[in-house]
Amino acid sequence: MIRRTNSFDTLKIGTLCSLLLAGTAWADAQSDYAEHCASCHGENRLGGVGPALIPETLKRMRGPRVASVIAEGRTATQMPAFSHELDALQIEELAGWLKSPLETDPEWGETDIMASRTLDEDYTPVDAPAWDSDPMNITLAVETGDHHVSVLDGDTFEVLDRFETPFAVHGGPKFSPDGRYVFIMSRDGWVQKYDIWALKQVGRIRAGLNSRNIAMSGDGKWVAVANYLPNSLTLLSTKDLSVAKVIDIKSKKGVPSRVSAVYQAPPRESFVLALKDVPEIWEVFYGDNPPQFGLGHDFRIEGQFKNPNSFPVRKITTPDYLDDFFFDQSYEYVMGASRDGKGGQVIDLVIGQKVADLDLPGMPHLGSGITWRRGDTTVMATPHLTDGTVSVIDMETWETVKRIKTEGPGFFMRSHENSPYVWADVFFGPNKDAMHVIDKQSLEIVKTLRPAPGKTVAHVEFTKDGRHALVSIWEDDGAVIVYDAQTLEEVRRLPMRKPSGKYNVWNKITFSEGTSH
Ligand code: DHE
Repeated sequence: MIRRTNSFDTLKIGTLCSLLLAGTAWADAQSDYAEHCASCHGENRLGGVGPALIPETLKRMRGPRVASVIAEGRTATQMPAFSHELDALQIEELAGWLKSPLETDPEWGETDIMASRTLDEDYTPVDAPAWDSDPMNITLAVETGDHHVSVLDGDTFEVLDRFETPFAVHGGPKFSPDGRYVFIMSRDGWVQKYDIWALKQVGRIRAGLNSRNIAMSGDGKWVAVANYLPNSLTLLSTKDLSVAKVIDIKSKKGVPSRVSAVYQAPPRESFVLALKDVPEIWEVFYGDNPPQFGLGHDFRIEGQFKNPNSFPVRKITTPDYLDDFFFDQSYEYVMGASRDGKGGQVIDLVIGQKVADLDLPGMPHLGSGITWRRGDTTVMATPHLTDGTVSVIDMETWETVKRIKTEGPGFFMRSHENSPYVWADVFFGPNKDAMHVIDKQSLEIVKTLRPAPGKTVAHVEFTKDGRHALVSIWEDDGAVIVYDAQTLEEVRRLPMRKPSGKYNVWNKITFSEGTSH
């Protein structure tokens, strides 16, 4: 499909001149790209040995400017420096062109996806773990500095393995229900399968060209991949990473949409999709029988149950565009953040209707939300990406109980059933080195930790028993700090390359209320 361009008569002369200039510069940039970049990043900019160089990917990458990476190269990758071959203007023009949209929407269907699959020849499944640690207390630490994952023993904090991931992992890795395998996704749409027992990669497949996250089905048979590019959801078999189905995302009215994220809803035997460009929530079913539905106006299902690999779809119209989701523990209610970042809504998945509005100004990051019992009710807390507060919401009345003032906007929160505290980071601004510890009952900050003054300190994960909390110093020469979760004293510091998320097998596969699902 060719993208629409502005018609000639709406262009002002100045705009036309700059477009002509840009046209010349871009022609030069294209030939520089063909000469220097295409062999690694693909003739079509969609990636090869190196990552895709398209705005969808580049916009999301934190770190040095694109022009600096071209000039100086990128440490810990195979990207060399080009400052000896290209002058400053050529580099700027090339960077500008890479940030411009592709001229045509690329296709990436089942055949392309399957052709990208590699299964490791030296991998053979094992009958038992190749180590003595507690398999349920294994914790993975994603190291984005050099694109690796460290496999930690959650009792001794010994590193059992450190394996390479695809470039730029995003979102939480997803474990198989028995905790034996883990699936990891990169922003370029690569999905990696790794066997924790054997400490070996099983294979990889490129399920999308620009992807958001993955979800594991409750029965462990499928991994769903949410894609921006193309507008699709890819369903992979967890067994051999083969494609079960690629679902094109088009609203009830036929409008295409990117998938913001996909979530698992095990009691409903469905995946739930947040859509970026249309006011709908989708449920994609993998079970044989439809779950409980109301008889609302949306009672339309495309596809059939009990039909292998049919994956019927239910499209629910919502009163607003909802981007980022949080589910109650029963998975009946989904809380969605409005795309404009000014609030949210609660949708009841059984009746397919909005049941409440949420008072959540300041771009809540619901994906990081957690719940716990407080008095005789369950509360949910979420950080905000543009506001220095943590909002606490009563999940029976959907009212905000408290806005806890923090030292700046945060990204991630965590707790554990055995911990009296919630840990909430400050990710943005001058206080990004702060980690707040909040009492779950009083909702007061009881301590603010600053283990590495001036450095970004973020994301927490607990060990299986909740005795230790692992915190990232999110820097290239960073570390994972192990805290005693009761005394809040530092116990160990494990050097790591820009560690981001940590994921404990037990907390994840048991759907601990203190962790994201
Ligand atoms: Fe994330 C999870 C969306 C930017 C690191 N992020 C998620 C999830 C969503 C999401 C929907 C939950 C998916 C899951 O785990 O299955 N993230 C977004 C955005 O919309 C946003 C704001 C902008 C964008 O489009 O990228 C965004 N995220 C970032 C970053 O800049 C971060 C800090 C660095 C990075 O690696 O890109 C980042 N996001 C993470 C991490 C998780 C995550 C580490 C998993 C957290 C967890 O504990 O589960």
